[in-house]
Amino acid sequence: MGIKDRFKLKADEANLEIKALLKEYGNKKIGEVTLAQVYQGMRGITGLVSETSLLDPQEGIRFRGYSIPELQEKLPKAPGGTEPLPEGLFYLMLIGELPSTEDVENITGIWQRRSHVPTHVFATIDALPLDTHPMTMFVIGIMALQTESIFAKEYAKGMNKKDYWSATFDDAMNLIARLPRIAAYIYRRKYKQNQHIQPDGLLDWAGNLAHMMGYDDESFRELMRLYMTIHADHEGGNVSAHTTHLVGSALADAYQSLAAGMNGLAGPLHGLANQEVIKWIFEMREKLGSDTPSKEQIEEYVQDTLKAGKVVPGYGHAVLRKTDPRFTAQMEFGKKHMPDDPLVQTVWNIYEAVPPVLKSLGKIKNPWPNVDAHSGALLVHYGLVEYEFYTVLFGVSRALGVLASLIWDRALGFAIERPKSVTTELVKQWVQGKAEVSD
Ligand code: HAX
Repeated sequence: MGIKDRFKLKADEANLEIKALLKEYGNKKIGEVTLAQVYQGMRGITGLVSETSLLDPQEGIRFRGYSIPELQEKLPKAPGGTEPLPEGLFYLMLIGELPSTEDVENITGIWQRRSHVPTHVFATIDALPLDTHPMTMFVIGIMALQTESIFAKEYAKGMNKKDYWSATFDDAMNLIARLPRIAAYIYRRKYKQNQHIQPDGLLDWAGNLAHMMGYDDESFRELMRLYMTIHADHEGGNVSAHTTHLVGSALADAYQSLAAGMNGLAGPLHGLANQEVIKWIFEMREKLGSDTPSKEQIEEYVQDTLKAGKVVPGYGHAVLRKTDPRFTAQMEFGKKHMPDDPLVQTVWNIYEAVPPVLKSLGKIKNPWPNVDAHSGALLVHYGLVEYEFYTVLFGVSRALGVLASLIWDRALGFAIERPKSVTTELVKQWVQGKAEVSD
């Protein structure tokens, strides 16, 4: 049975289960909301369903119950490789079960066959000035590709709502298949004098991305497989996932929804932090005139950053309260492939120096590193020094999770999202008992 039919069976089962849950427990309260939460980023309010992964503040992310080390062990690998193939993670997020090697090969085949990008997408990217940020090019590339949306075409013809999931499934598969080509095109256009590289029909999805960017070292391909797996999803409330879901809830198609999510990922408090980390380290090295700053020098530089009213990029998290296991997975990769690299060692020294300084401020809920604290140094090791491009790599990976979730949203028939907002004027009346804030 193909992955689409398998998904349909799972979705039918889930629909029945959810119907029964809502019938019996629909009025059961799931939490309370404080005024502080309303003003401060809705932190901790449970208000979304996202089937693909769940974030535990202490343990980190679990994809359908599996932690990152478990996935590194259990997901199929490329021949001779040791890192998981992101195709396998996509299968797991979508179907809820670990894939076989054959399942993963089938997805690689589907994405290979659907990877053709129409020429107008490249022409649209080419129309942008060369100094345009790669994330802007990426979002515009995705929007140019929206001409291919099956969902948009079928909706215009008058599609039955029972078929929304099917058209979204096809859009998601086509879009994921094409993203590596768009990303590599942006990279080669902006940084490699427009010298483009054709895909290799024998490579897996992440391996092909590495190849088309011009990196054919096998250990870089392994890094891309790991990178594309660990960045794919972080439950539903983070900005890129939530935005994709929110925009999709209005029945915007997969292209429009993903482009919206990618604009959120381009914020420096979210995905863009991966470029900010390397920029910050490069600036520190330049200021100190040393490629191997001591822990004391790092501590001083952290203090300078804080005094200047800036955040220390790569540290802190809205939900996590421990070192991010995605950081640890990358640290393990570094120890295996490049233990003597001075930049990678600096990242490890920063890991020792920063948390005590952040803890001493007393206000930061999580002084530990997140996923973005490590990724850049590994990329620089292979010569990928163009840090403004890093968030595009994050985006290609994040598409796996948010689009798998969008397919589930459609299959479960989720409603248009529309929470209630209030004004401070109403809040002032409410605290005096003169008005109600609920609808
Ligand atoms: N450096 C300096 N100050 C920090 C900080 C950091 N790394 N992390 C948090 N703070 C500050 C906050 O700005 C806030 O200050 P104010 O009260 O003065 O406004 C205070 O500490 C409390 O914040 P918090 O509750 O601990 O953290 P939030 O949930 O509000 O924010 C962030 C979470 C990730 C946005 C935050 O930790 C941050 O800005 N980190 C640096 C940027 C970063 O690495 N972002 C990537 C996060 C992971 C991700 O999404 N990757 O894509």
